[in-house]
Amino acid sequence: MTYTEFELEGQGNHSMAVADVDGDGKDEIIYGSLVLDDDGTVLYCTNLGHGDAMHVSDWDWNNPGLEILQVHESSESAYGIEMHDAATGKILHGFYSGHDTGRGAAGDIDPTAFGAEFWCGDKPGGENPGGGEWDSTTGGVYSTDSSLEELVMLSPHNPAANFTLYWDGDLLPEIQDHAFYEPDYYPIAGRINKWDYLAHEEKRLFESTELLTNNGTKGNMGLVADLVGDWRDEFIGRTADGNALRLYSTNYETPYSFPTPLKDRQYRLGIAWQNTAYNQPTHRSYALSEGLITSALSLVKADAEEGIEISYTEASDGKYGLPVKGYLVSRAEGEEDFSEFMRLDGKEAGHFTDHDVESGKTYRYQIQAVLEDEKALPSQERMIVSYKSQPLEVEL
Ligand SMILES: [Ca+2]
Ligand SMILES: [Ca+2]
Ligand SMILES: [Ca+2]
Ligand SMILES: [Ca+2]
Repeated sequence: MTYTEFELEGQGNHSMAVADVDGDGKDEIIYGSLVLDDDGTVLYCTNLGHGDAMHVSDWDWNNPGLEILQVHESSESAYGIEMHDAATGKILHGFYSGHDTGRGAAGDIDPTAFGAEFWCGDKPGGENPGGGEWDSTTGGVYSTDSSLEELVMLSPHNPAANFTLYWDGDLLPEIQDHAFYEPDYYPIAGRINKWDYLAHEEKRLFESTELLTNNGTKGNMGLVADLVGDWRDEFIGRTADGNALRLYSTNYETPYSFPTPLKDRQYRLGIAWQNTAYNQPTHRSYALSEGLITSALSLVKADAEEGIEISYTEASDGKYGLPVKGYLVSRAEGEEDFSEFMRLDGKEAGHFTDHDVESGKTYRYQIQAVLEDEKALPSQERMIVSYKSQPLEVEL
């Protein structure tokens, strides 16, 4: 397709990404809504205009190849945030926000939903007048296992839409963010948070006031990447006194071992362009958590005499993950805390019955896969349990 100069005006971001979007072994340049083919011609343009954030990887596992998550600045843009097929520009997910959606990010932060999630401080339809600010949490987390017609919102709050990085040893990314004092326009602390997909809130894993972020409200570190060559990310930041740079690595152990992402061309190139204009994180050309999904519970029948029968779907730690050995079921009566209820062998879907129930009471159940650790580092325990299901509530 041929474009005029006028049609391509204003389509660039304050950043760019490089990736082989059409899978021919040669890289394209993703300049916001405009993608240039390896020969310098226009591969496509979504015509959605300029935006301040962009993330390129395999986010949607139902759609072949890579996807591009982009936010848009114009209040007239048909989408404030959208995800499109990286090869064709076809819009897969997103919504109209009615104003400058200045922040947005993507990553698999909720294992109860297939594929990666995307988030921003906005809700569909311009119905979030206070949203869209750099620190808004009144937007949502949205599933890529949805469609344009039926957008699945997983949480009515969103985590910070900043850099993602792998920090705590599981296969889901964390979020590098900051504390920032806007009246003086000055950073206070560097942070790493984990999204609690059940509580719909961020949990702090790291915070230091000795370490300050860059670029005002954007809150970027100097560099975020796997620099020492295990698979997890390090970051480089400036000290608060401005006299030194520090390199931080995680102190979380992990049962997983992978080749360094520095071997992935897209990731390695991403380290090179990460600091161009508005910093954006590098991403792999593949999903580290591909196929990772929690088990889901559903009620088969509830009967005061025969008990509560519940079925569960098969969990998977994903293509690069650990084998599922079995399941751990937790149970709570009413508002009590969950406690271990039973263990089930085998990775396949199944069902179980709770006979110890009384009429008029409410019971809650939760299931999580028990993973066999075959690739453990020597210091690791042989078994880990992770990724809880959404709780199921049954009233008798
Ligand atoms: Ca290509
Ligand atoms: Ca995909
Ligand atoms: Ca997910
Ligand atoms: Ca993680």
